Amino acid sequence: MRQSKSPLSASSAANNTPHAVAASSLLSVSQSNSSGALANVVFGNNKLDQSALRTAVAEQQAFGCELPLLAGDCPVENWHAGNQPVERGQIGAMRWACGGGFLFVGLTLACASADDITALAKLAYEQLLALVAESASPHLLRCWNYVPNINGGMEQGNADHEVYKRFCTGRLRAFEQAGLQSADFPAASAVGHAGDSLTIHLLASQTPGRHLTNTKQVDAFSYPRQYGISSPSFARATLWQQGDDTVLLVSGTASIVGHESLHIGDLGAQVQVTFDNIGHLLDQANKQCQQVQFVRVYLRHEEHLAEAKALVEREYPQAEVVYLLADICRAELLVEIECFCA
Ligand code: 3EB
Repeated sequence: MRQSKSPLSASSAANNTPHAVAASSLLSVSQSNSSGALANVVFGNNKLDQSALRTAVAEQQAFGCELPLLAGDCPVENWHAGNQPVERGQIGAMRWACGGGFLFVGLTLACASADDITALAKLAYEQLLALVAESASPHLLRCWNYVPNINGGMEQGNADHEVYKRFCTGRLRAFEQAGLQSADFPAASAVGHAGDSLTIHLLASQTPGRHLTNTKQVDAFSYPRQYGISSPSFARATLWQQGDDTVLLVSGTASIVGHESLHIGDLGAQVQVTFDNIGHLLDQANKQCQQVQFVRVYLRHEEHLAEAKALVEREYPQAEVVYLLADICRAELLVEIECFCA
């Protein structure tokens, strides 16, 4: 993979959107489908009648994500890396796009049964981490994990057999094998979807980001034993800076304080704790980078959409928001929220 060495232009896809404010010119995300995108993440069941999706597919920018879109202007999330040329390719099951100093990779592997998920997660991450390490953008910034049957797979009530926990074991083995320490783990999210395959998307950069902790939450990689044999390998957020450009990628965040899930069964209260966690993280992060620009809200139940939408629109009035139907990795959680700040 070749890298773009030149400094990048000021033009940004976010200029096309009514909501966007002070976008990073080097990396931005919006619901538009402008040409020249690094990657378009396409939600739902790939309804090809959508013109935005047709364009993305035709230009080979599309990276599928099977989560149904519950609300949002457009089923496409557009990742834009300045105005630099984008090179694309495929290696085995991985598709990659590289431009503006960033690399986006997507991988989907069929998962025959819950038993396979540890080995599959390890295999997937082995391939992904090898590709990233050999590329001109070797620094992981963000991973998105879409896990089939994420809360299933328990045999005789053995909580350690839950698919998510086994996924965590496979992922951790691959990270350890690649020599990554917990301080190297990037921002991430891990949610369940209704399909049969494991899909992973990741974003990497030519220059390193800084992985952050949230002092209101135990680091996920230090969760106590009760949450599984292997702890989850991710940071609460990753901060990326170059010149005057600052981007904060906030991980999927939920109603967890310390390591405990709070407000079982109460959507409104879970959303509020999630906002508090994100707010605390933004306070700890670079003060120049507090504008929440793009938000993904994962909801376990479609009937929570109206309530979640009202709360999120009040908390982040300036942001573009997509609402997706997804299972959350802990069975008691109803909502998870991630965001892109610049
Ligand atoms: C949590 O804080 C909620 O396993 O990659 C959030 C973000 C969550 C990422 C992951 C899991 C992951 O533990 C779940």
